[in-house]
Amino acid sequence: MMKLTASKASPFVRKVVLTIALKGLQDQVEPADDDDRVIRGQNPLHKIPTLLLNDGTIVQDSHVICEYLDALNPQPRLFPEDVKQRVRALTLASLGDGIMEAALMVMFESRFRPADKWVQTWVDRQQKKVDDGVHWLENNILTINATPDYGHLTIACALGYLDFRQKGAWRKGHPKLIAWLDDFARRVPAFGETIPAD
Ligand SMILES: N[C@@H](CCC(=O)N[C@@H](CS)C(=O)NCC(=O)O)C(=O)O
Repeated sequence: MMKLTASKASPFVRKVVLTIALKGLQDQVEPADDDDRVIRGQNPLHKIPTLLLNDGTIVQDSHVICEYLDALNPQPRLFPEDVKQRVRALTLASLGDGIMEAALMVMFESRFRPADKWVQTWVDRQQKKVDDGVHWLENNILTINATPDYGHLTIACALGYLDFRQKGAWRKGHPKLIAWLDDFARRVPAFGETIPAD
């Protein structure tokens, strides 16, 4: 049985959990404590998600883990084979990851630094990445065909994280993106089963 560092709060872990559900791999991966030193400690970056394979190999970074899991079962394919489609999906995923990282920085500022050390210009800079990313998505409305791919699930996790940490402020003025996320949730039941929590 493979082991995955679990966390209900991490949008990067959520990407992997959605991938496991879409690929039907639930019986091959079990959750490990988010703080599990054996697993997290072997990732030199000390980040989650980290996946421990049956042969003891450590796989780190949500993109790498999702790509590995995608290769285990042929269908549905989350990383398109066609190079154009693949670059489209990966670019979308890169935007989703960037939104999550920036939102994480905004949250870490108040979590890890005393109030008198907060740097508002830094927070504003990170928040602008979130806001511009959401705005871009609204104007380049995504269409999901039969099956969501890795790019789509990354965007969904990014928006879900903003709902969690920023009380859904992104929703104001972005009706097309709201409708898109609702559609994604209908197509991927695991999304509704993995609502973030501390
Ligand atoms: N690029 C990484 C980012 C993972 C990440 O930043 N995880 C956060 C939790 S949401 C973390 O472990 N942070 C702890 C730290 O940076 O020390 C991925 O896609 O897996």
